[in-house]
Amino acid sequence: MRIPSTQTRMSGRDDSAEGPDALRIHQLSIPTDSGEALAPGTALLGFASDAGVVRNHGRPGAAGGPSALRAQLGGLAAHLSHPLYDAGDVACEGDALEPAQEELAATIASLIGHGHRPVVMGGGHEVAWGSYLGIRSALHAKGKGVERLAVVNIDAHFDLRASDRASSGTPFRQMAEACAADGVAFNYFCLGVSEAANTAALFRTAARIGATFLTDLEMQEAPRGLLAEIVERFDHVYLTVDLDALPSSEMPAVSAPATLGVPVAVALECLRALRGSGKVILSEVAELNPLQDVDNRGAKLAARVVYEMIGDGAAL
Ligand SMILES: [Mn+2]
Repeated sequence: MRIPSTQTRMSGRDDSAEGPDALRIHQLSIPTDSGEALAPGTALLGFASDAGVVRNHGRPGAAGGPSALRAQLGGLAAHLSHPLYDAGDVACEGDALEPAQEELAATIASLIGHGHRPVVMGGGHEVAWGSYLGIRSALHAKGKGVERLAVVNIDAHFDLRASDRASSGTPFRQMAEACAADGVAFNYFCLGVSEAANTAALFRTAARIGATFLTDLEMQEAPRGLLAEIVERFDHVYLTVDLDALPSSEMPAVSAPATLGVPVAVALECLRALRGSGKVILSEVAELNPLQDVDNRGAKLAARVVYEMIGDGAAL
């Protein structure tokens, strides 16, 4: 179900009396539902769903992620040289995950088709399958395939689970299977994997599908060489951040908190390095669960991550 952008308007502090450059995100965000006939810009799009988390036996609450994120994002100081749009939300009704993922995909394909760069706000990590379908559809519309697309996932988990039902634990396996069916390579980079939170079977699956991964211990510093290689080798990057990759002391608002985690500054350096390449076709945060938050700490940090994804427009 589509929640129109007129219903997701952000609010925040108003310092406009200090001058024309004293604006905040909520004052610059332009509501649009399709992005049609608008100058290319960044388009926020929420995916209000925790159906995948529930199917994955996690703690529900991620459906409230987009509104908790916007509540913190709206008040941040804007330093933008390109338009920022808010394309509203796609909401999953009950357990109807697959239709919601299809609706998300169609909305994303339309936004990319109109020249925009979506920043998607989950929702559980089941959002990733919808985002991937949307990117794939937009590439196909331009006569391209996914062979030259890198999927970069900053996550404590592989999300490569075998299951007959899609969930927040399966999106990258769904991508791998779709690529195998099409006979094309799946270029999967998973950064921040916790050995303690992924079974040997999942590591075996990661090896079988040819995934490149770095553990949480290896991600205590930014992998500059790998990031440079990704940017060099691929035409497009789909960047998805599962907030449970971050240390639980700083990110309590997730279904499965990390015991070690990727330091926030390292995660932000990765985002900036990829964004600076101009190749990020879509970026995304997943798994913000406001029901587990402590004094809005997690929502504020998630908003900072989205803020970095919005960037300064250089990538467009
Ligand atoms: Mn995940």
